[in-house]
Amino acid sequence: MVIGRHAIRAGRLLAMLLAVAAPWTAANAAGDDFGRFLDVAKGYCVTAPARSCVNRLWPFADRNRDGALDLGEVQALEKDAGAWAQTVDRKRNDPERDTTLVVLMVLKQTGLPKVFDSFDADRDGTLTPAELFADFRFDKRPFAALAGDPSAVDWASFGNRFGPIGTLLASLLRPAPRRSQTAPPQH
Ligand SMILES: [Ca+2]
Ligand SMILES: [Ca+2]
Repeated sequence: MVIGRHAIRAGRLLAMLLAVAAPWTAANAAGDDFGRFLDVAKGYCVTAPARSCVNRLWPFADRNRDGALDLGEVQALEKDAGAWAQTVDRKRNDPERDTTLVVLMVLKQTGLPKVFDSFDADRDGTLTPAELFADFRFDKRPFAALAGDPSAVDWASFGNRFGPIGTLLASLLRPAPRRSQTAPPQH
């Protein structure tokens, strides 16, 4: 079922975006907090317009409430995402955990500061929503629908921001084209 598949992809996409964007306060239990936030994000954002999803999540991610994410905030999240991934039952099939681990691996390989800089278009040392989602063209559709629309997401550009192995990450997140869109015309 296409919607079901898209919902799964949306979960993966959100896990990845959160791994890039969402910091946690030191007072919170990192793993538990990350897991709860993922659950909330998946519940709301699977059907909500992508922009609404970002608006809903951003204040939670923006620890000092200055409207942008600094490197320290993102580094805190990287740490907490790793703690969360360790708490998930490894025997259970969990695409969010798998995707989070891939993202963490990519960030470790490329270096988080380097990835951060690739998103920081104006070089002011912080990431705004517009910078973080520069490769996305928001409309009224949720992330799940945008992710499968080549005119809405520039996956090649997005992947490049994560360094040499970012292409692999993008291919993991990008929904496979539907057969009807790729099959040659029938004559
Ligand atoms: Ca901030
Ligand atoms: Ca910036």
